[in-house]
Amino acid sequence: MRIAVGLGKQSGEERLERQGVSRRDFMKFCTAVAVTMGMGPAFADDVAAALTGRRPNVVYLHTAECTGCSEALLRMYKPYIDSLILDTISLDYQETIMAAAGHAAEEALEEAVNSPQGFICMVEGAIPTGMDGKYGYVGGKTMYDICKDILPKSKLNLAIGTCACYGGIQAAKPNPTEAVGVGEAYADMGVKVINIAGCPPNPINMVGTIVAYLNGIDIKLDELGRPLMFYGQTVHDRCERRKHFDAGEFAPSFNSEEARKGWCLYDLGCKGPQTYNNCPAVLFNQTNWPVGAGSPCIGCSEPGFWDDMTPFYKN
Ligand code: FSX
Ligand code: SF4
Ligand code: F3S
Repeated sequence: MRIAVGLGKQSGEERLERQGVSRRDFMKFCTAVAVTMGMGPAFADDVAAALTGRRPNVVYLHTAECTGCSEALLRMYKPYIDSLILDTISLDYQETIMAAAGHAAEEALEEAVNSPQGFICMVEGAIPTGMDGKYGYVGGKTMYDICKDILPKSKLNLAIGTCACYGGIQAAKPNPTEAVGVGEAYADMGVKVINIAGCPPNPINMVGTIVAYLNGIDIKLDELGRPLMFYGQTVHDRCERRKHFDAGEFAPSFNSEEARKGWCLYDLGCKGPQTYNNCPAVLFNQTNWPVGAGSPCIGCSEPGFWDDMTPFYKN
């Protein structure tokens, strides 16, 4: 069973055109990915080649999470993610969007994991480790055991979202399910995981990491396992309200003239100074980002999200 069905000898770009993705939109997206990767606009051709070449098999597992990361990905437009990603990767197993259910779904997973070409594994959600993993089951197996079987066999493991990276809200005190991030759950088995942090993460950071991998680029990580090309600077470093921070101009309330004029949201609880992510530069859906929309950064891409970043707002 395949979610994305190849279209014979057609080139990737022809495939996309058939799906209604114009070359212009596609190249615009590739340029955004290239620039976000820090490779410069000229790298857009390499991004396009990676996305239209041989489609890697991808297994996308859901563990303890809210599916917000999948939603962020599926809400992406220009190009629509279903046209682009589902046609450029072979998404063999994804519980949110796959048509198959029950045993057919389990067979699809089995087939993908044993495919001779190998596969990339993405995990969305924390791993409940308490009571031998009994807090989370899919298809009669614990989430802990499913990932334990699959992750060591994959060519590349990506933790999608802060829950998968560091436990997220599931790991907030008192953490009754003993939820942890994927990397921590399997560290003693030597499983390597790249963390695409954020609640939800920006889909461009996810696609960019896959493109870097497909192009053989050495993906340098920070000490928290996040690709430096996306998480190398703080939100505060790149924030459009930064000049007001530097000038000591702080909005006194959300509904103030100063907030509307673009003054800094630090006094309202902004965690931008201690949060590493590229939101101000990359935007979500190439449209806007929290601080641009008048909300403080709540530190969603950091390990201490919830326990250390709350209260999110001050007023
Ligand atoms: Fe939700 Fe993904 Fe946040 Fe977590 O998210 S957007 S709670 S990072 O695992 O679905
Ligand atoms: Fe920094 Fe937040 Fe102020 Fe932006 S709004 S300058 S991220 S403190
Ligand atoms: Fe998250 Fe802060 Fe960006 S809350 S989405 S890291 S602005």
